[in-house]
Amino acid sequence: MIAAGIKIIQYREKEKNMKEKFYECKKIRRLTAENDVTFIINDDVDLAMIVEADGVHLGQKDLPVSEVRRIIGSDYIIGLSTHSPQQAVAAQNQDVDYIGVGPIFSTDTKADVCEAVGLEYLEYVVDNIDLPLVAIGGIKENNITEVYNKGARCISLVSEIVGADNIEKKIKNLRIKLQNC
Ligand code: TZP
Ligand code: MG
Repeated sequence: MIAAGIKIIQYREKEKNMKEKFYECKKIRRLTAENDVTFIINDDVDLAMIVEADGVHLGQKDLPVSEVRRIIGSDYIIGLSTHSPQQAVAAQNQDVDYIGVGPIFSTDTKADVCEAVGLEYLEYVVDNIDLPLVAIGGIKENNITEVYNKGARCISLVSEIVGADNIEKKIKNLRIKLQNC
């Protein structure tokens, strides 16, 4: 992913124990730092601080943003997943640096994910919410242009990239799609 020019990597790992996650994140921190790639860790505030990641990503059911900010400080990025206009509006009054917007399309990647929110919710956020956003959920090479055309400029793909036979080629193809938008 780094070789293909990906600019932000989020570490999401639900199966491994904390020690395994720590050693993986240490390596990813070194690789991302060497290549000027932003490194965000999902869920684990302690792990993000210990490996000196760039930030942490929180879900609606994770620790309150205000408490995480108090502990983690102002230098870290905090991202918050949102799935509805109400959550996006509420995020504006929290100390978050960006919001996740999704799942745009249905996805099997996340077990406890809510119903797809559709491009309409993305459009709502682009038009009404004054926070950087990351569009996520079911985004593939064959629908990424729809997401771009609704206004998303930061787009997250999990299975489409990590499940690709050739990750670099997949990312190259995604870029070509976006360049033609
Ligand atoms: N949050 C909302 S959808 C999702 C997360 C973490 C999973 C996205 O994975 P994929 O494979 O890109 O649909
Ligand atoms: Mg989470």
